[in-house]
Amino acid sequence: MGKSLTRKILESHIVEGEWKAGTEIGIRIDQTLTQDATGTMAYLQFEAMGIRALASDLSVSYIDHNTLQMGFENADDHRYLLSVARKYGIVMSRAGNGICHQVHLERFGKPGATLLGSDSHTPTGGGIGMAAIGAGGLDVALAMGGAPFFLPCPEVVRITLKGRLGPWVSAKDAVLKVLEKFGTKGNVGRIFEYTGPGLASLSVPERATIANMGAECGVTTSIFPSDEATRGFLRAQGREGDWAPLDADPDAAYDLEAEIDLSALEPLAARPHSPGNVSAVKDLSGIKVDQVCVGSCTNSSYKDLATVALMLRGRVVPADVSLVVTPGSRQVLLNIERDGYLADIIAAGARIVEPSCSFCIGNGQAPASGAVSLRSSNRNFEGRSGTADAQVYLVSPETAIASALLGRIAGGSELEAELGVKPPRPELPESYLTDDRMIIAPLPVPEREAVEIVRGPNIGGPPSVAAVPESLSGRAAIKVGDKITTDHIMPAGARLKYRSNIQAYSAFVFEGVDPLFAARAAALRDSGSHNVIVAGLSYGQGSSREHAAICPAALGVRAVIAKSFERMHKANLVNFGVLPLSFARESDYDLVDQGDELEIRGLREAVASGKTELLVRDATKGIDFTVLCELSERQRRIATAGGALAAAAAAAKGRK
Ligand code: MIC
Ligand code: SF4
Repeated sequence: MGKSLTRKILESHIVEGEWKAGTEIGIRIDQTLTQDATGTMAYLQFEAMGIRALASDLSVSYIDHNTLQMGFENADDHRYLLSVARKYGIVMSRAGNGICHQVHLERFGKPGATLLGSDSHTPTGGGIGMAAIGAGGLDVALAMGGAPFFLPCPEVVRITLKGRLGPWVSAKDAVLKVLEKFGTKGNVGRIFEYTGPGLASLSVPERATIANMGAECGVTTSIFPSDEATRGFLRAQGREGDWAPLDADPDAAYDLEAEIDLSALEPLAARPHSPGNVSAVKDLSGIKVDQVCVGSCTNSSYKDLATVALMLRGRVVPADVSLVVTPGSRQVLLNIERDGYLADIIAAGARIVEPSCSFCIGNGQAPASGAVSLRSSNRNFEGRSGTADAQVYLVSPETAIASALLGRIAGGSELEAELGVKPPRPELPESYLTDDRMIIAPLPVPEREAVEIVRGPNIGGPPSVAAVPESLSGRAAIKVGDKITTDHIMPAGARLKYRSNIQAYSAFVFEGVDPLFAARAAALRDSGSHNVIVAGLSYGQGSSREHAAICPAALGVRAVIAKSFERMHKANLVNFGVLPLSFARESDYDLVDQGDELEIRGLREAVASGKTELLVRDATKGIDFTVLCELSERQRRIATAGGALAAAAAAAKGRK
């Protein structure tokens, strides 16, 4: 029986364990990436590890999230990151150079390599045939130091693409179809592998859009083969030498199969407030639109913006629609300028934002209250746009612009019927204008020693982590429902600037869910209580931000009891000494109320000895219920050592 492409790439990188369902594998990481919002914490921890030299082939530090600089904090972070990059031989992509995933695809991505990034959309690199995985900053810092990255041996899902995209239908619609099929929960531990005759008509940026939003299904990553389209993209980037053909064996075995007929797709949209709420655009037709934003790491490539320009050519957006366009990278901006597209976009009245995450993470361009905002990005969680009651829909660039021009939700064919706009078919350049002057190469080794790391007042220390307590004794400090995202736990937007300052950021834990939580939890902590979060299904969806574990931990949270967890967040909780426990019987969730006194006797011993079933005493209700502690042996060591940093230090000591 042959092998899937996923298996071929991962197996060639295994350094611990073996390819066997239900076990954990440790893989060698070739490349790492960080972005500023997770990067400062990653590097504070990297520094704390005392590692002198990088073990990865390439590590890039991007500045793309916090670029608004309202106050000194962001700029201080940037200065810290630059000094760390100089000190340790890390490549630095400066603010304004673009979104990490887009720039990485353009300048560094390599078929067949492994990439670990401190951002959940790192799988964008799957579009170029990489095994590109998102993780918490600490895991990335460990990989930079040469530690393997551990993941459950994945279940590989083959998604066969047939046919080709019709007029007004785009790669975004294909991945929204995938979301409709697979949903946003229940895919933990899976990898989507794309194959089939439909691939040939999809360019690398289109594949990257599809790979990017696999993150919304919760899969570990998504992978495309490396073929002639991949070669063409790398050639246009002046990097054909990085190309290698890669594909699954024809008789490869898969755990699950699905098929998508690209020819049968129609324009789709994700309704508020989840990427999984998929509807046909025609069923939403007529809803008045206030804001339209094109950009983010999902749809900000040359092709996306050339498409936008061709649709806008000679037209102006109506007075009551605000159109925002954010190129994914400086390269995209330079090339759409070279080819005349930028002028069309400017003339149409679009507000051009520098290449960055921008509106996608609520860093500017918040919609008006109650406004309908159509966005080409990948997440529409409640409040993420910066406006609590905004109604955000996720759509393709084609649908975004058709709607912007008509002032109401509409697919391209409506625009064609009403204004005579033809489906755009932009040619992709044979060769992109490349200019890497905003990418700072590492300093020569002898010059690194003298570099001083610059720490402004916003740069705190690495988080301090407590080990699992002997026995847990505390309260359910909050009870939340299903699908709590990391945006609910640790808001971004205006709060992003505190990412390097745990103490300040902790004041905003669950801000949008329960504004009193932080003060209540801190008071309980100070009275000696071990705080517990009680949650429903799929707790910790969305981003890789480890602050969603670190900041609750700083407020005395020692365990989360949930119906189920998402992969990255579960790993982050363990890394920072917070135990992820799941209800053995989901219905027991209904028994516990916020404020209940909870106890787990002999917790530490149970975790250390590998016991999976633990008894929780709800002293308020006078009842007991069982929770499962499903951790690998490695994770148990981390939890009992007092977090991943302490475990790594203990392991290093053991080796000496
Ligand atoms: C996001 O899209 O939510 C982010 C901001 O890029 C995060 C990382 C972060 O929280 O900094 C992600 O997806 O991992
Ligand atoms: Fe940036 Fe948005 Fe992409 Fe996250 S999803 S990396 S915030 S563009």
